[in-house]
Amino acid sequence: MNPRGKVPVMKDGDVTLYETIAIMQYLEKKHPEPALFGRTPAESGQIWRQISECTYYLEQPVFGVVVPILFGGLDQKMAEVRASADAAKVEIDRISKILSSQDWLAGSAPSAADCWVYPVLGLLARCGGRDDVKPLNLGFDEFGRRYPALKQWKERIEKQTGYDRAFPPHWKQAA
Ligand SMILES: N[C@@H](CCC(=O)N[C@@H](CS)C(=O)NCC(=O)O)C(=O)O
Repeated sequence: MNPRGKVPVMKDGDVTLYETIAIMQYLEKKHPEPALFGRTPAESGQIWRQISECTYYLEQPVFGVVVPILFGGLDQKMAEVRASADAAKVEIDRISKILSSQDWLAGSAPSAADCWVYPVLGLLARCGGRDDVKPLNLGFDEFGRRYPALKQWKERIEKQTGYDRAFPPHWKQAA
């Protein structure tokens, strides 16, 4: 279904689609409520800003931490991993600050921005909480204790309709 062999991929009747953003856009066109990409120009702008900031400033540092953890080479790459961890923390602090004063990343309603950022942070929390990673003191174990605003946001996301059906079972070990 996806020539790149990656998830997510969606099949709806004759339409087969991959790439998360494309799928979210398709779903919003098909089911306009609840709006995923905002209802006003200001809301859309905020949502796309959060998606872009995550893509350009958070994802690479997070991958710099989690790829060696998941696929090996951690010992040889420790200096790079620590630099990535520091860069990721700057962005996580930024996101945490936003979520300390509002319920959702782009304002008062859940949006595509929350869908986009949540799995990136979930992956980091899952890897950072692993028993073999904790002794490295990267600062991503006990994620919820370190970032209480993110913990509350996570709990709000978990209450959304359809969350349980979409949840990868192996993430259940996440902190
Ligand atoms: N740009 C793609 C990224 C897709 C992607 O990297 N998916 C990962 C899981 S989050 C995957 O399927 N990895 C398995 C692999 O690469 O073999 C999107 O947004 O959908």
